[in-house]
Amino acid sequence: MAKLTQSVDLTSRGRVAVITVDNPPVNALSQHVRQGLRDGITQAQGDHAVQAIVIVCAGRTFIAGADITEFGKPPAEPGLHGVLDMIEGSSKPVIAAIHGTALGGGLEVTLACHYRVGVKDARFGLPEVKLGLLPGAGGTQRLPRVVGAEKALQMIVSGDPIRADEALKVGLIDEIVDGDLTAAGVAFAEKVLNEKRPLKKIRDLNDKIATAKAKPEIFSEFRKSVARQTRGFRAPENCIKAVEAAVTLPFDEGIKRERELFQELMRSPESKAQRYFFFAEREAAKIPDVPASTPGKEIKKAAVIGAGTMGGGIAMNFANVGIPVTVVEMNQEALDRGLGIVRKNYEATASRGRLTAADVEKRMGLITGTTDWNAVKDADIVIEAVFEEMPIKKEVFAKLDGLAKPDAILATNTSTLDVNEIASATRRPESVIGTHFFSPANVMRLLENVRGAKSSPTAVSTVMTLGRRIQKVPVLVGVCHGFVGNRMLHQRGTQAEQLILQGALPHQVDKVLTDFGFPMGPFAMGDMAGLDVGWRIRKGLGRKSPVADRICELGRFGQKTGSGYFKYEKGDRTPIPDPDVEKIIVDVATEQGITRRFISDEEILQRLLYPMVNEGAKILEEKIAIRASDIDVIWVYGYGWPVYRGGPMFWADQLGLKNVRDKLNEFRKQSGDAFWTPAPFLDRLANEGKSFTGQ
Ligand code: 3H9
Repeated sequence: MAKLTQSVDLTSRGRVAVITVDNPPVNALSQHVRQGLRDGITQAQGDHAVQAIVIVCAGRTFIAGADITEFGKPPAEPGLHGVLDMIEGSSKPVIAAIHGTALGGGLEVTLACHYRVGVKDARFGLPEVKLGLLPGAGGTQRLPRVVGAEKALQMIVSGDPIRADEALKVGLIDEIVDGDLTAAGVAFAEKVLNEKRPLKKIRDLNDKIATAKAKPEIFSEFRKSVARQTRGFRAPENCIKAVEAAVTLPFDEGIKRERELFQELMRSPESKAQRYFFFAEREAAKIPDVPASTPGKEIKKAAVIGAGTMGGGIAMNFANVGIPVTVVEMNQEALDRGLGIVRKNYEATASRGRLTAADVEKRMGLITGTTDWNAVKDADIVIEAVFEEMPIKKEVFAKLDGLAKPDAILATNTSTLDVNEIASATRRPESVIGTHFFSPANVMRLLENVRGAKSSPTAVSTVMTLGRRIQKVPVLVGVCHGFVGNRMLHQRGTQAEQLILQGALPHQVDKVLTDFGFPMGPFAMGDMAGLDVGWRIRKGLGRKSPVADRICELGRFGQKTGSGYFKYEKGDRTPIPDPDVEKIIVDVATEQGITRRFISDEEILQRLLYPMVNEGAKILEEKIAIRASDIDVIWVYGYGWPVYRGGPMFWADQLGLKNVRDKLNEFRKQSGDAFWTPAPFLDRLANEGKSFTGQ
């Protein structure tokens, strides 16, 4: 065996050379991998005893792409393009034998090979678009030549991988193999040699391109079909242009065009943000004092208290991954209603073809409804999702304390309340922790796990692992009112209210945020969630929000009543500005002695988002969040902050913290309102020329 570099070795099996890449954790194409591939091909080419070459990977996956940690650094030779040209230009057939995920540059390596075989659970994809990039090593030119332009567009613009059976069907791989992968790759190579199969160079295949050439309208049609999901992103359009180039230009010119389009993306702020976010998301899993090795409790059975919208949605998360879950309600009627909604949700998914009727029954079969609290006795975790009122929560936890298994995790879905106080209602505060799901709980990816002062490492580890198991993105935060997400949201809400009184209108405020990239603005969001909820809470607390209160007094609770801040046509969720609401706003402003004025979009954006950044700084200083990037993960997954802007803390870093701090001071001066006082941590970083995220 010859070790070519620290991560690549070369062996031979009879007349077949085997190049093995071993670069944990995901065999990324680091410099030494590229060098090893180049040297392996060179040596095998020069060795008369070798007649074919197999490229295979050790560990859990085939090459999962370029090494993202090398991006932004000076390029190190050999470049991937050169290595791929060598592979494709080899006079001896090169076969890729694939397991795990062949992604990005990894799939591009296989496309430079003459043949590809994969195991049945392998996945194949070009996910560069998710990093704000495009496949930059020939992927946009070779993939359409194998699978056709339409399939290539779909794969490259969605970034989603396909399974081996589909890859075989569309011609991306030549065979599905099983057993020892190296042996299977070698056996396939023998077959190629014995049958004297030609060197299949994808660059020379033109049949599928010809089909697309005759139908240029596929590109405009495709653009239209993805316009909604790709709004605001830069990479998808460049991906489409690159595939168009594959169809209209000769291969080498297409490669040049791909490179230009790739470089443009690499320099873009959108890609910088998306690459930052890739690591931010993975970083969030790391808890400094609760290492990954900390044993958590295995969750074999779960219970949820409350069959309301949240409780039902939470229960679905368990059923979706095969964990039996019991839903406990106070009365049968509420239980039936709650489980009825769960069934309706599943049936709606089935009607869109994303679940079979059998799946619906299987999942419903995992959810048991009861009014008998004794049912929590065998649950490994109990999640409380009852009314957001402290006395009720404490009563529930005291009851759970007497019933649940001694080592069960007792979790609360509170979105604002003090987890420590809730824990104090039990004799086992170490087992109590917050699991804050976002509405709709079966859809939203964020899980804000709230660590109480006494929550044990086991409790923390359990809810972080559970979060990933139920396909959420868990982020650990500490206890404070509203935790990270809602505490920052509150700042934005305060300003939204001020802005409409001082001169803006709800549709203008919302448009500024949707133009920024949010799926909706605060007023449309209020209408969707229902304005009556906040109204009732305010009444209970003796608080007022004059415009919102007046709107609610008219029975305008939002979408469900056909009007709120906006009006709605029957069966349509599009918010329509309403002169009646404008009148209410103007009346309230007059009563409060406010002279309304023109407010620019720029001022609206700054006044909505800078206070959030400022609050984020306080959250970091108080150590409620472990790191700034966790706050960004919360905002992207929980509140629709556009990922191509990285999250509020990364965004502020790009603006420059000094600029943000100075603007806060300016607003404070203009308004005389202490609300705008920069957080000491922000002030300090700004003075030191530093950033929140190191970006
Ligand atoms: C590209 O290829 C450009 C080309 O077109 C050519 C240009 C010329 N690089 O996700 P996990 C780390 S762009 C460096 O938790 P999983 C990751 O940070 C690339 N590091 O595991 C983590 O580190 P840590 C296109 C990487 O099993 C560890 O590996 N490819 C890379 O849940 C484990 O990761 C992609 O976009 C990388 N490429 O999922 C694929 N990938 O342990 C990106 C991962 O310190 N990767 N790491 O936190 C993935 O989608 C997933 O990692 C994968 C495994 C599905 C492979």
